[in-house]
Amino acid sequence: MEDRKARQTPRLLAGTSMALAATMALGLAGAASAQSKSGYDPAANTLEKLGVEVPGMKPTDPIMTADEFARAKEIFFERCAGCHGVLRHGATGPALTTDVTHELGFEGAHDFITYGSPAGMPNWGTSGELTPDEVNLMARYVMVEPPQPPEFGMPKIRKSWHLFVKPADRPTKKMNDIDIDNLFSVTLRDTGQVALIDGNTYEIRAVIDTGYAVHISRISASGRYLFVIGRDAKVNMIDLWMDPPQTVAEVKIGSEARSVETSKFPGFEDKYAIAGAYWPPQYVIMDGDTLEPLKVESTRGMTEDEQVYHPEPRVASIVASHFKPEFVVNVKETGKVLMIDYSDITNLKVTEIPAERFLHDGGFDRTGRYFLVAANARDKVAIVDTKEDKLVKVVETGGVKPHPGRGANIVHPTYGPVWVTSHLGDETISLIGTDPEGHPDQAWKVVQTFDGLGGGALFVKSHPKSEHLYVDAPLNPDPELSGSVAVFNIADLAQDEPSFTTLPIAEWSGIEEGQPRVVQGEFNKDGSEIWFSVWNAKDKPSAIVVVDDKTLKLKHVIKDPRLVTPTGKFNVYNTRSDVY
Ligand code: DHE
Repeated sequence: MEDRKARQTPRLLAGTSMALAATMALGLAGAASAQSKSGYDPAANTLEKLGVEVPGMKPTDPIMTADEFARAKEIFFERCAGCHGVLRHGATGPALTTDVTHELGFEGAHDFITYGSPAGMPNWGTSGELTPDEVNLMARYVMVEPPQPPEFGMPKIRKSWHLFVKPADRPTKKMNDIDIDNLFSVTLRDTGQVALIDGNTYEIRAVIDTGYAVHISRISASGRYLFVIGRDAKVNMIDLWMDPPQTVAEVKIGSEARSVETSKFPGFEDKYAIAGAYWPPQYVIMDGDTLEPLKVESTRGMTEDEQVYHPEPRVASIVASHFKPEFVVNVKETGKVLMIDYSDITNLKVTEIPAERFLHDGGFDRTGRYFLVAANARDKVAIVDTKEDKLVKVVETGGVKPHPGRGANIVHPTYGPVWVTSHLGDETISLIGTDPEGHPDQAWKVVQTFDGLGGGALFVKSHPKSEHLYVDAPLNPDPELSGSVAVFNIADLAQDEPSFTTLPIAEWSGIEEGQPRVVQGEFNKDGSEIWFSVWNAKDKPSAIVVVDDKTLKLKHVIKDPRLVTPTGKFNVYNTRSDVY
């Protein structure tokens, strides 16, 4: 795998020859050093050569300096690559290859970055998350060829592996008084930490340093170990029995990642962990006790539909099957679901299920047998039977860019058990029947769609004991909507256009500064409360708002100077048992 870069270099050089020639002609000495340090190929060019006009700049001006390029590359990695891809081939967001961006022009790009779009592009400029200078920089950056980051094979992965506390040196019983099942692991996005918050007392029991912007938390089958993965692909393994809980091992599985999971099948509890990378496109299987990296596999290959080669098929969601010793690995750009059999990782068997391109996030139905995953750029959801290892169906959701999180399982008054997704690109909420035995006419069909707060929704949530369905809209450009949550009475879904109650969560938090977004509801263990993050800019106060599920009234606001940019929250019991 390490050889690939060498093989690809000539092709890349050909693609960026104009840019590199300009870099050399302009004597950008800094560019060469930036390249050697980071392994990225910096690109610079004059506006004239690119055919791009930028107000206030002359045609002979370089589009950016080497320092600006380095800064823009960092911002792109942190803010943009997730949706548009490192190589900018597009996925959740459209392709930003230079043929597209030159057509759009500097002004067009500048407007999109400033104001966002109802289809889910955040309003980076007007929200204050990027300064006017940064918006200008990014609009210029997307005009030049994207640099290709280096590979990250086993030698680098092994080098990044640190076992801080060996299994033999760990406690043999729980040393703290935490009710672990009702603990919440909360991402503190911009500080590179997670906060462990007691679900009974709302007290922050520990703040643990992790990789940058932890994307998700997952729990080992035993409930003892918490695994988190940063955007920078660093996995931390945290022992929840220690007092206070702490990281016992860490490893980097690439340079950009979003997903981690642990083996759950009986006989393999806590035995393996797996993490999937966005860059390089690969997954890594690790020892479940130590995080020792055991196997790395590339996901590069052919797309499931046209069967053409894709250089960057990123690993999106991963779940552990309850029916077989398998990980369900969803590969975004090729649209394949890989069932990775971990019963013998030396002679690794992988069942490849062609599903739909741009697989992203998803969750199980209430039985844990069927996995429903959004192919968001195709407006579809693919359903996989994890017992038979087969594709059941791909359904159009009726909305634009489904984005369910793990989705919500509810029992519909008319259609029985359904799984719910919201949409990034519009206000549609779609319900898919999931009960082939009891409701065969409805199974694997969209049985109902209705409207939520607006576009920019990311997560839906319910709980087996709840009578409500919650839908957020954190990426909606209207601050009133991005600061609120829509709640539907499940009983009311018998009507065609059910109405909803709006909970003004951001207002309830009492935060008056900034434009906080309300994101990702998560239930406590007994299903009596739902927690929402009030996610503000790094230099502004954020909070977690706890709502009483029965009364829909404010129950508690968790505020603490350490609670900086909270986003995802993962209740140990619900996450471990796939309750959502
Ligand atoms: Fe996420 C889940 C990828 C932006 C918060 N996000 C996921 C998953 C993937 C993913 C693949 C499923 C993981 C799994 O289940 O194994 N997310 C991406 C992106 O590529 C994207 C669109 C752009 C990016 O640059 O990362 C993106 N995500 C965001 C955010 O901006 C959010 C709101 C804040 C943040 O921390 O960056 C965000 N994503 C989350 C959360 C989950 C998630 C909280 C888990 C939800 C759950 O309930 O399971």
